[in-house]
Amino acid sequence: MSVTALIGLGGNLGDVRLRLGAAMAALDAVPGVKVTARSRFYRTPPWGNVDQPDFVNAAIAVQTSLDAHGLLDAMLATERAFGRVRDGERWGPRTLDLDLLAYGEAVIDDERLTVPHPRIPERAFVLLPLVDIAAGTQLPGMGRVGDLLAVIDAAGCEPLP
Ligand code: A4P
Ligand code: MG
Repeated sequence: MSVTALIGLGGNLGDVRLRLGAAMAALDAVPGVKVTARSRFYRTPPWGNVDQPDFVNAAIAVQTSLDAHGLLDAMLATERAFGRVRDGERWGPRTLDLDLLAYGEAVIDDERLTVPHPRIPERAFVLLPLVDIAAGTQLPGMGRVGDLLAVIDAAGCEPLP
């Protein structure tokens, strides 16, 4: 069985764009995972704690034979592989966040995983890239991706050239 899953990527330290591209390639190389669509990269103002640098965000669609928790494990392994940068002699902070936004039409809520990702509707930095690759997708319990973006404020977010 093969399922289409949507994954959000973000970071705000170092050469984020390069790292996000490398993370996409690493996920594509995972057995049972194929990247089928990539969004543009967006520069986005920090959401939540605003006292930090701008983020770069993107999203991908993957076709996968892994179950949702198996896909999450692959994402967490990729975060570990790419999410830290050498900062002199010390390991710097985590610079790659991967969120499993949707897994087919599944609704999951357990101690490891909540899908669809509950904060999608309030986050322009998730919805803007998602519209590039999945504008017509219905997120269970939330609605159509394009409709969700239409009712929130995406000011300050812009695609990178
Ligand atoms: N987990 C549960 N459900 C999921 C899911 N659907 N996808 C669990 C991924 N992980 C999921 O994740 C911690 C644990 O959540 C995982 O081990 C997994 O078992 P996390 O990414 O460290 O933290 P979080 O609680 O998922 O937080 P969230 O909502 O991802 O966001 P953060 O970390 O609070 O905020 N501003 C801009 N412009 N762009 C950004 O990318 N990112 C953050 C990070 C803040 N502001 C931002 C951005
Ligand atoms: Mg996260």
